[in-house]
Amino acid sequence: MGIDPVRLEMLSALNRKVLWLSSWTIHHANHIRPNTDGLKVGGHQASSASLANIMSALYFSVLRPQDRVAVKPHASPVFHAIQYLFGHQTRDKLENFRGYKGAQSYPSRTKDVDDVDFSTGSVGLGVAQTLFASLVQDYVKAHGWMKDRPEGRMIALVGDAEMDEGNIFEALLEGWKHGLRNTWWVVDYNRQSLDAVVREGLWAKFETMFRNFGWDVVIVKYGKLMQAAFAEPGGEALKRWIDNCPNQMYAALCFQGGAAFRKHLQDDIGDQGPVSALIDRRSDEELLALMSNLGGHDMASMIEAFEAIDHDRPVCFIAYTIKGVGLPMQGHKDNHAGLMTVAQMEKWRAAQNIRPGHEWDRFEGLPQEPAKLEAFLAAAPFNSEGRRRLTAPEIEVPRELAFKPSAQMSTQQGFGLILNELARGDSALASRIVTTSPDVTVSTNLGAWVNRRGLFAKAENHDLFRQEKIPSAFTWEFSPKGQHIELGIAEMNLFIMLSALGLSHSINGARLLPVGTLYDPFIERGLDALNYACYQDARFMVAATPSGITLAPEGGAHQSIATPLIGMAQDGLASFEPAFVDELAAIMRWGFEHMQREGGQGEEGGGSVYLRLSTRTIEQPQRPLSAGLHHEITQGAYWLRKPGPNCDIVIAYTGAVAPEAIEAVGFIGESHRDVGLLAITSADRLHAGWTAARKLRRDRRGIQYLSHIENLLASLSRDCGIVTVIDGHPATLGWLGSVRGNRVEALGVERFGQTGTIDDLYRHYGLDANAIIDAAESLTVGAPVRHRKMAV
Ligand SMILES: Cc1ncc(C[n+]2csc(CCOP(=O)(O)OP(=O)(O)O)c2C)c(N)n1
Ligand SMILES: [Mg+2]
Repeated sequence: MGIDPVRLEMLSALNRKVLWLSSWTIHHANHIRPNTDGLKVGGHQASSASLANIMSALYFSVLRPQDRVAVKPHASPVFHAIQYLFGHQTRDKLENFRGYKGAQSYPSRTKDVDDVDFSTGSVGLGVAQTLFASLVQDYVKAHGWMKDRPEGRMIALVGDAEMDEGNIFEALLEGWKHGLRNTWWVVDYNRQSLDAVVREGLWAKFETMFRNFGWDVVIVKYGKLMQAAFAEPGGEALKRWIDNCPNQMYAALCFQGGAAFRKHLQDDIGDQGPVSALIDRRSDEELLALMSNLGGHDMASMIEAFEAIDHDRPVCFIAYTIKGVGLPMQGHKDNHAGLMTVAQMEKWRAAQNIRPGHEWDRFEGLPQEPAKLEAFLAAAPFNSEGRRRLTAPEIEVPRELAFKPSAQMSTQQGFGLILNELARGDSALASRIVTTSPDVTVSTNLGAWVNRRGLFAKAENHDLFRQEKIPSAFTWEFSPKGQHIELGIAEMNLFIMLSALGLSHSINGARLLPVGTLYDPFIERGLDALNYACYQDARFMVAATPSGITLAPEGGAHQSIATPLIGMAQDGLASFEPAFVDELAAIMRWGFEHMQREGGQGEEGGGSVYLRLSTRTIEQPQRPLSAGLHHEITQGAYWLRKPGPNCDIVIAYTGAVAPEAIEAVGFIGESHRDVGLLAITSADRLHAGWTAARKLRRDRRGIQYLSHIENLLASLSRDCGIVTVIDGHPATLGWLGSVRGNRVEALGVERFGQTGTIDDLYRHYGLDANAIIDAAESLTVGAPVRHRKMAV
């Protein structure tokens, strides 16, 4: 029983160091680093102190190399300090904490150098990420790709107020459905949020909720000092007082100190012999140490709690803590942005035996022999395999993705056909694709893929309808080899699942090519999670369909307007909106390679892919795709009708409005023979290429380099007008006029849609052929153009 005293001594010493180094990092950024422009580092000090002991216990002893952690955002200084002690973080970056190229304010996979497993920052997302990472690990294992790697535990360090984030609850339900294992969430139960002290009895709600979802719950409330005191005569009464003390009062007394605790204990308990003696035996300082000895701050208690877990069921630890523990701000309700003054820091430095100028020395002020500490660190299991990022070889993508053509199709239908063709074959690509959808698998056309490749579950589960011979177009067969993960209706879960699947090469050493589907308007529902997934460079493809007012009879609640702009603005996501299925096939082919491209995000590096698709059936061009056209489609645009030498008008369209653009060009062409028709498959790629080219020309003066859109528009005279049209916000294409100084009429949707036929709505919102013709006329001179006859 009990933890080895030498180990405990080492761990406690390292924990002291972590608290010091993390605090010094923050202090340095505030008071020592020059030119901070008065920008204070808030929100880190108290939150970090709260978690320091728990994180020291984990990193220096409990974690194994295969375990992965999402650290509460404001504990980033603690994380960086621990990595500094391991030798994975530099002093320079710590001195530059929150500064340019310094250690990041919130742990970042892509921006930090010290092996962050999962980025955090927007609270709640990192927590759910661990849950989905665990499900993905199960998927990888079930498909036989874990090789000799042992299973890791996915661990989140969670703030108690962070638990308010709804996406955590959504994830819990999903985890339960999929038989979640190997997941630990450690709630830093300091009973403080940013603004205030949390509600009484929150822990009990957490406990019942987690148990309800099949988790084990371990409450670590009392440290060893407390436990020893409770065993003394009168200890029971002290325990009762602690249990009954309201959160606010406990926090306030922690802030005020031992004398305040004594007074309150005396007032509340009165003179009761043994318990009074218990209190009287302790000095104010000892009394404060006792009352601050909550489980989360007690190394032995935390180690015991973690090491007692001998199963793979998910566990929620509720560890009682004090926000800002050990520091002058401890327990103060306003301490979220609390900082130590220079004088307070000096006092603490002296108490820690740290000489001026030696603040960054790794073992400064510790009585233990440095060599022993060094050996202890070197032996920490977490550190035993060095760097933890894994890699996986690229999966070959066939030169062309096939589909069964038909004269009339929608891009959504084409998406299903392309995946169906992949599912029929036996390519490596198909074996690594994993699809997922929040209850819109069938309505986004994944049905054929799922029929062939099956749904994923750890245990087989047959489609009862099929067994009963009830006709159905869809087979719902679950097995460990299935390649579709069906989710409940929660778009946040979809994107966090994509985030987890899309990091599998790095986390599990097994590459997956995730493809998620949802309705386009509901991207906004999961937007923060989408942003989060991109921020940590997860690689996935998302097909969003149906989209726009083209979804006519469904009405305004289901019609997306802003998503093309989201697609353009979202870093790490290449967005496309093809009109035709052959374009889509080219884009998906390119996308599967883009998802695997190394070298970080940006023009040259890879990223994720967003396909904005439509249910509108339109006539498909019957044409071979030359390599050149293939390339242009993935670059973002090509001339569907090349402008002639005297071109004075160009129609540039994106997506499902292609028939209207083509029809308008037909009418305009009667009087303007050189009219051009520009098919834009990706406003995002075009714009990004244009921006990059301008930057390149500025950076390397004299270089002759034009972007794709500049090349396409190069032959146009300045007088040529451009009409742009998209079923989405007109700003998506409105910038085209700036490329070469052409006037633009940008058509699109700016107001909520409504029900009606496509014709009704295109006419109402000004996307039909006549609106395009009107816009063209406003940009040109000459005889009036014949218009399309309206149906009456
Ligand atoms: C989505 C989101 N909303 C708001 C914030 C701002 N914020 C950062 S920490 C915090 C409070 C955190 O309290 P808790 O989780 O209890 O952590 P503690 O500071 O007590 O350790 C808030 C509101 C954020 N980071 N993310
Ligand atoms: Mg808190």
